[in-house]
Amino acid sequence: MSGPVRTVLGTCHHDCPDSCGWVVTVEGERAVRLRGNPDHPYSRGELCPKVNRLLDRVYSPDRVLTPLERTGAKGEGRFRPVSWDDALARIAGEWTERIARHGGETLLGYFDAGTQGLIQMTSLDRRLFAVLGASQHDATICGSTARHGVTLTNGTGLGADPMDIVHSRFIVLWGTNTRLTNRHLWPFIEQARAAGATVVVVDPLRTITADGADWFIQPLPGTDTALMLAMMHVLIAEDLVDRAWVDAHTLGYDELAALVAGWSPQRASAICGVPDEEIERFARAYGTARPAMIRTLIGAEHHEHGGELFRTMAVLPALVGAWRDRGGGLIRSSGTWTEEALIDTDLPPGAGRWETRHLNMAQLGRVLTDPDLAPPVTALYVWNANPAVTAPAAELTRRGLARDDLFTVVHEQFLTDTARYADLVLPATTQLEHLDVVPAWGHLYLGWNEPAIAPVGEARSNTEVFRSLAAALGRTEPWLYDSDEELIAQRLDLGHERMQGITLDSLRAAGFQRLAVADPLLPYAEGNFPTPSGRVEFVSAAAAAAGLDPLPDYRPAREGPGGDAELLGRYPLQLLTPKTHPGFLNGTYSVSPRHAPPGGPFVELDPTDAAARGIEEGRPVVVHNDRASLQLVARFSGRVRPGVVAIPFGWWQEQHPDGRTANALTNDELADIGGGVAFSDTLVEVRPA
Ligand SMILES: Nc1nc2c(c(=O)[nH]1)N[C@H]1C(S)=C(S)[C@@H](COP(=O)(O)OP(=O)(O)OC[C@H]3O[C@@H](n4cnc5c(=O)[nH]c(N)nc54)[C@H](O)[C@@H]3O)O[C@H]1N2
Ligand SMILES: Nc1nc2c(c(=O)[nH]1)N[C@H]1C(S)=C(S)[C@@H](COP(=O)(O)OP(=O)(O)OC[C@H]3O[C@@H](n4cnc5c(=O)[nH]c(N)nc54)[C@H](O)[C@@H]3O)O[C@H]1N2
Ligand code: SF4
Ligand SMILES: [Mo]
Repeated sequence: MSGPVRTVLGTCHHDCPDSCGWVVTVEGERAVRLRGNPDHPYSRGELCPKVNRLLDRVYSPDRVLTPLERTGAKGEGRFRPVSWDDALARIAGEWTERIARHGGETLLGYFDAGTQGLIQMTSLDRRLFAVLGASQHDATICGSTARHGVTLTNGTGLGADPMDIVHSRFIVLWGTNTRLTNRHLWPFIEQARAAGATVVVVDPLRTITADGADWFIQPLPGTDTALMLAMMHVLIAEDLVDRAWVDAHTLGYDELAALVAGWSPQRASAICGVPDEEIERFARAYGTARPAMIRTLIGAEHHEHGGELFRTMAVLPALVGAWRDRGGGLIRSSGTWTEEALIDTDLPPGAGRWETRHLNMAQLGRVLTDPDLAPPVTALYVWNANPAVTAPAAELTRRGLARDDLFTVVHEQFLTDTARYADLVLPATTQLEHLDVVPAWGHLYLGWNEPAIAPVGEARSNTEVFRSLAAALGRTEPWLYDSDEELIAQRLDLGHERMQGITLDSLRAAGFQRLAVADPLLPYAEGNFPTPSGRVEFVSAAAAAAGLDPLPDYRPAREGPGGDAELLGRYPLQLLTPKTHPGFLNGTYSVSPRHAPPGGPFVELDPTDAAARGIEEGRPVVVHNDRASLQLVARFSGRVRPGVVAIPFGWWQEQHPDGRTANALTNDELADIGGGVAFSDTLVEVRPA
């Protein structure tokens, strides 16, 4: 059907730092074209291999378009369509009965950033779950440990403007795979490089970003803190410290100097596996180039001592005075700039306080299988997430999801591995079908997302479902029914200095607007860190209070080099389960036609490790530890160093030969701070199948 043609401005919803602006062409009722918005100053008209074909996803024949009720066993994937009224009535009945029996905390809402929009990620859900007295979901799986780590040192997670990287002359991409995960930053890096910048990648994997860098430094996973302490040793020993800036704006330099005196490059080299001479060269280069920028995201946080790693990283720019310069300092998530300009209206007056227990999303498997958890979680509501694939220790998650006494509802666009365990699946809208505002974490633009088309089939947006649930439960609080526009207006603090010049109308008309922060943004050139002392805290009372040492220090992970000797004896290889494929976004798109690479999942090994085990390229192997075993094909890609293996993450059970995914093997111990999880401190052994 055709009809009048119009274009609608939107913003990508994905859990991705780039938050690209887009333009949808709509003919009559149907979206016929989706392109990057050429006017967007950061994404500049380009989308990505995931989203270029988003319309195929919107109109996919495999999309869930009606509520579905389970007819087979949990996990089997057999369902029949039911009406929204029946589905909502059943949910209301089950929740009411279970809450009456166990108390409100028996209900748990679980979400991630399937959409990271301001209201469709989390808004009304909090109000509804608060009035029901449900357990609270701690959103820890991504970024929390990194943010808390940097905050120990700097008092804030705020950093430099990512686009200012064009002014950098020494760029360290530390534990981030920019060309894959943050691809629109790469042209800015190339621009800096054309002007003479050196690009260094520090990563245990030779990623595509490492391939594109000038210098690739490959430590063993989880050992960067030792490397950084040795860099500090060299910076201090060779007088490359910016003493004036350090004296004016930091706390604890003398203590730090005394500590790192013991961290010779030789000592660090024995831990991290980077030659001592290379550590010296790296420190010298970092200490002499200006402006020097460290760009990181979250890859290095998924470790037992991930918080310590980020806390230590934040010391480096202070030591060399990098914050003085435009293009210098540290960039982590720029989302904090927006977060601080939001109003916390989650719980309006009259809702009371939501003071129930917190359950960590990173340990969903434990939560669902813990016999001592009182009350047990007997009602689970999942949206924006596919934890069967994305949470660690996946076999435990599956065991929990398979519990007969657990009533599970999954609100989804597709029948994911998690949805297969649901009693009811509810059809979700896509970003083309609902209103939102998208705060970015890779640049400083707020994005507007105008719905381009009506919901497909019977799909409902996340907010609409929470309104529907409130009605089905007979709730009368008016604020459980606020409209999407009201929710946006309540959340954006338009009176905040960072929102000057932004109104809902201006944002809607333009499609994006830069936060009203200084341009150029030099947040800490003159110090003024929001720590208790106002300085960068090398010595941190907050760290001590959080159970860490007052000074940064390296500690080995239990599942890593220098860790549990008995475990290392049985499982000597470190496993990484990274985001690898340009067509995937975590577990999204892995079953979409034309997104998944041919051949399916595999494990990458170094040929020397393979030879020692009689493993040949292309042959089936078994990767195993005490949590699970997985059959995969061996690949010698040259991307891992001896002692390390990698299984790309994102495939679902149907693509794995034995139905178990990469996360079946991963560690669900928590990181030191921020509640994150140690996915990447996982030991395994590999043998021919
Ligand atoms: N194409 C694509 N883009 C994505 C995603 C995706 O799945 N696919 N996911 C999105 C999401 S949710 C996020 S959070 C971001 C993440 O963005 P990034 O943080 O850039 O991505 P990751 O792949 O999680 O981790 C980056 C790198 O950290 C490395 N790493 C692991 N352990 C260590 C360590 O101990 N030290 C060091 N130095 N490096 C380490 C890994 O080898 C990996 O190459 O990307 C987003 N963008
Ligand atoms: N082994 C290993 N595990 C990891 C990581 C890793 O690097 N390695 N990375 C971790 C990280 S950083 C992250 S962020 C997590 C990601 O974990 P998840 O967020 O669980 O990842 P996705 O598989 O992308 O699942 C998001 C789901 O939300 C759905 N969705 C999208 N939009 C909407 C909507 O509007 N409404 C509703 N109801 N649903 C919607 C999508 O269809 C999709 O199935 O994975 C973590 N797990
Ligand atoms: S997934 Fe990331 S890179 Fe791709 S369009 Fe969305 S925001 Fe842009
Ligand atoms: Mo993430």
